[in-house]
Amino acid sequence: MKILFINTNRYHFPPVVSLGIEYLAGELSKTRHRFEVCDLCFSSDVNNDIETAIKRFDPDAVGITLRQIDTVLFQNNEYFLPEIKRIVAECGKYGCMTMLGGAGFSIMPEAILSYTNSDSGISGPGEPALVDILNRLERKEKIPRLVDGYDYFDASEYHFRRELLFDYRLYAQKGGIAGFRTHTGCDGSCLFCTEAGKRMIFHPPDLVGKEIAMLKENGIEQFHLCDSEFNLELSHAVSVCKSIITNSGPVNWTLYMKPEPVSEELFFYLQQSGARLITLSLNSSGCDFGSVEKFCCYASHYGIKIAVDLSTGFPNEHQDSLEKVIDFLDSMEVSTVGVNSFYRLYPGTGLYDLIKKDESLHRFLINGTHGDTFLEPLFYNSFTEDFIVKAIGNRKKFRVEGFEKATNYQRV
Ligand code: B12
Repeated sequence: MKILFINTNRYHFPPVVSLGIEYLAGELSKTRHRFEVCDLCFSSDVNNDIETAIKRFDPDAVGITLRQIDTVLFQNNEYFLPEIKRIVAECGKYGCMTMLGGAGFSIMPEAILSYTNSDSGISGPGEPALVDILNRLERKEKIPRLVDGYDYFDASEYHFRRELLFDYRLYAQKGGIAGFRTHTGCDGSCLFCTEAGKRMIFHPPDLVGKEIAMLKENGIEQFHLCDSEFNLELSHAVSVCKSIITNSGPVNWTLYMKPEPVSEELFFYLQQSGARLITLSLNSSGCDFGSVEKFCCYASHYGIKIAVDLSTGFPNEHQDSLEKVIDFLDSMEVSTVGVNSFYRLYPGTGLYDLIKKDESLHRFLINGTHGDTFLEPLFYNSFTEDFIVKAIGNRKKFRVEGFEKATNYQRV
């Protein structure tokens, strides 16, 4: 079977290669199915590019990746679903069967399928599921409208393979850097997060190092980790660093981490593997100062910079907690702290359930009525911008998140 992947992500702050498509293509390269990519990221005529790609390749299915529903920035929000709906309709004009997938799609797959009128979709990591669906299409079997990609993995480790398909130089010129993944899922329990509690499937560390070496041989020099958080499984994280050192030698890379679990050994190997910047995700409510202090000391000792993403104003949180965290972080060696008090609400998260049950919190909801789907961004905000600006005072490394369209590796 032939599948045309369409990368619909046209947001440029910074531009991001679709890593998902590269892993899906890697999986298909283990089979007889064929693929091509239509990258709309820098397209000046989306409809024309779709038409050209479909006419040239004549696919049996079109796989449309939906990386994000919106930018999650309250002050500067961009909502992408209307454009995705147009792209699905455009592909439909050529009689193509459409299939959706991607990080954004997986947040609310049923609602997005209905909204976009796509024929089908795969939520979660799509590698084995996509092969199965294409096999079934080949046998002319009826396929389900929606499948959960996680159901197709039967072990906690999987041999993912990747194909390099994008023009990385073009992305690099506009500030984009290459991604790589060491596992899918997250065992965290952050109530506001759509990734919390998703099953973890690990890439064998040896393959991660080999993948980085392959990227380096292709002239790629800067990398961004695409795990939810790197240190979910300490021994796996250490092994990944060692494998990078052995297979490719140190590379310039940036990663997301949470305060725990960590060890001095991990920071030693992070440094040896070339890690230069960590985005540390913190919540002012219930912040464990001891573990954050330990984290900052290790990072500083090994010369790795830290950018903090600080969420604040959780339901029933006292304003004191933000002031205390700001004072504390001011005394730590961190390069920048973005303070965000707008929680994007998604059905299915603990935060959504909490707010739904407690009517006294409804006055903090912003963005009108959303019917039953909640596709259009709805935010919860109880700490005002004025309060946050006052709490920050004249401390230079702190900033109110949401105004600037940029990411931490561009700031530090
Ligand atoms: C790493 C990351 C970043 C890095 C990317 C670095 C890089 N060079 O790649 C940086 C920091 C740049 C970044 C920026 C942003 N990000 Co970001 N990012 C992530 C993160 C953690 C991983 C994404 C990723 O690459 N995963 C690895 C790949 C392999 O997985 P995948 O793309 O999901 O693909 C798999 C499946 O989805 C599926 N699949 C994918 N496509 C398709 C297609 C078909 C047809 C099928 C069948 C299956 C399928 O199979 C794939 C293989 O397993 C996700 C959260 C998460 N854990 O998913 C957030 C996430 C995608 N980001 C998000 C956001 C909001 C942003 C920003 C808008 C933030 C901002 N305001 O600036 C920007 C947007 C930048 C842009 N141009 O798009 C949100 C989107 C939320 C939403 N409402 O939709 C997420 C979900 C985080 C969150 N929970 O809020 N991000």
